[in-house]
Amino acid sequence: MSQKISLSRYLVEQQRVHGHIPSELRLLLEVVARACKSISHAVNKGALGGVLGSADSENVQGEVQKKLDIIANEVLIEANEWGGHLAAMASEEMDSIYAVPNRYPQGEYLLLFDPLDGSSNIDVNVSIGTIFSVLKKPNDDPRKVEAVSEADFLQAGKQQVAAGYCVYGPQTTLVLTVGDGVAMFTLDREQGSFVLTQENVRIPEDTKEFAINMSNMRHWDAPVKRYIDECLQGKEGPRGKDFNMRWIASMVADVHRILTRGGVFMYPWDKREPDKPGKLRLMYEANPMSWLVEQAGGASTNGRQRILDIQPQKLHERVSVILGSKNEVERVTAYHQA
Ligand code: P6P
Repeated sequence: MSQKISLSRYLVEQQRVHGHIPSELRLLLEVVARACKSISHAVNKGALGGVLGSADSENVQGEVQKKLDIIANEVLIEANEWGGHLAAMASEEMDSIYAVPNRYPQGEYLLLFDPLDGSSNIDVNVSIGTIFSVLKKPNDDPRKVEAVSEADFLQAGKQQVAAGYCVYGPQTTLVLTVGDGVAMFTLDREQGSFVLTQENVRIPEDTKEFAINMSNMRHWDAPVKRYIDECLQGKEGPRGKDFNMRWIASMVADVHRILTRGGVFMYPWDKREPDKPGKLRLMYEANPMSWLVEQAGGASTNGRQRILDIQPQKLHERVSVILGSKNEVERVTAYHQA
């Protein structure tokens, strides 16, 4: 039986053999993985852990927070604040950035995360997940620790040095890229460690499966309506093939399916909130997922431009997302330019 490769060994090889990552980043990713393991344990307890249901609070998006949203956020902050690898953190669940307190050792990285994405699925036992993105603190002068500001976080997604998610489903699986392709690690609960179960993940360039919330159809822009209508016409229509539809309402679970078997995921702009470019968040949802998808041979745009090229103006900025199988994403993007 082939020897099991742990996440730790994979990261050491990325550092020492391939020279892709410095030790500081390796250690940061180990801390994030340990935090995801703790979140997985809390999620798996469900009602037995008294962690289901809503807290009586709202996040910066004005969404009611679930108890597990808050627990997951606290786990990630506590795990990282004294680790010594970070200068600051940003979370969907926090209005402003969290700079590592001066009493702790500080590092050169910025960590952004959605601690528990898809939380409307928590109480109905459907897959949810943690999404994370790592940036370098700009103009990092190791001789002195400058104050970190929100402006330091406002970097385009192509500046990421690591990105990933952990999906809490039938398996707990950590999916990661440091710019050398995409690798998947499944949590071995007996050993308590993440074990490499797939590397060099590739998304098929074509697909017969799309993911979108169809109940919003009447609100979509014309290019999206055209694309979905053609899919629904099946083999008798211009696409010449039948399509299947999936919508889990957990981006992590939908993206995991696409990384595993292809497909196209869409959360486009719609006229319910005309002044907002979309529902999903750029910095800690779209950017990490877009880098993973591109590293696996897929594509990701907002309908008009590559998501990883977008220069953010605000920390909690929203964006339209069309990602997955390259040829499908290019088709939808072309319809926007028609
Ligand atoms: P809707 C979860 O709240 C989320 O941010 C993504 O994970 C998911 O893809 C989307 O929103 C679901 O949105 O409008 O279908 O509930």
